[in-house]
Amino acid sequence: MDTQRIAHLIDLEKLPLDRLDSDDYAQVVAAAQAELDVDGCTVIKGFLRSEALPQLSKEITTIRPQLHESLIDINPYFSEGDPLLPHDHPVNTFIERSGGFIPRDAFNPTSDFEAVYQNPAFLSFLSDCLNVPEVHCFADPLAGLTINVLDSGQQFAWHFDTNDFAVTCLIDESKEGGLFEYSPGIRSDGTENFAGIAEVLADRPAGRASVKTLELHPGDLQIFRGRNSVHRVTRVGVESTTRNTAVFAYTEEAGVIGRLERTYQLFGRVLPAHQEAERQRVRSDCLKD
Ligand SMILES: O=C(O)CCC(=O)C(=O)O
Ligand SMILES: [Fe+2]
Repeated sequence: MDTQRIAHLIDLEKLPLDRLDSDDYAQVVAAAQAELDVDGCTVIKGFLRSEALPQLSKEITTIRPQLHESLIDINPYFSEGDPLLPHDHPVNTFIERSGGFIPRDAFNPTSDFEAVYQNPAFLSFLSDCLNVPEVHCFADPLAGLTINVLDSGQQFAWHFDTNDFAVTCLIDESKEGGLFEYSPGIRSDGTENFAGIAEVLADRPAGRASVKTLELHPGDLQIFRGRNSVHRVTRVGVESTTRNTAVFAYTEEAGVIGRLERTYQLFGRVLPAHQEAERQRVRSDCLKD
């Protein structure tokens, strides 16, 4: 598989993507699988070479004009509140989510970010770690590859992800705040554990006791199963530098495109591909256009 293109970006000593049959590779995968099994999260420290980081950081500065920012209050489920539930129930607990995304169509097709995101050996590595037959690049023309930007004073409130897994790589760290916190397996299929989640949202001791904080540095790769682990990025300090994370989005099926409403929410616009995908969905639902 073609690892030439990414050899100057990824530390192949640490993650031997050029030797998928080697014992070294098998060991990295086994360690990642074990951590994912225990608490749904694993970090490959120094995944990107430190020499490559200034150039990647510069690329983000170049495409930053395409940033779409938003400021909304969200509950952990990205849903509406429920007036029939108590006001301090997690469904009725809305917290600020500020920040923005640089969409995929802002990247040059020859971008180093694109090269890592689409690299076949990297995709094999992810499917090996996640124990799934295959992973495919998210076919969404805006959401497949993004930079999540948190400027000074911004934060990403507690939430559960809608995707089964997330693959992210910190490029620029904030000098203060901007920490990734998560409560591993606080809910499970069939058990919502609203009481436990309320403790976390309120920052009470019982909640804090279940929370882990990741020690992340630029170049570290994080693989995270966020369906059952409520998580957040803490507020970036008001005097701090911007926190930039590359978000590599994948799906288990090929050809998946995001929903219209969610796309508007995240990027403030949609492309013809989103409208066409929505029409196809309506048709396959056997409903009239
Ligand atoms: O920026 C990050 O580290 C992750 C943010 C997050 O939780 C998400 O995009 O769902
Ligand atoms: Fe998330």
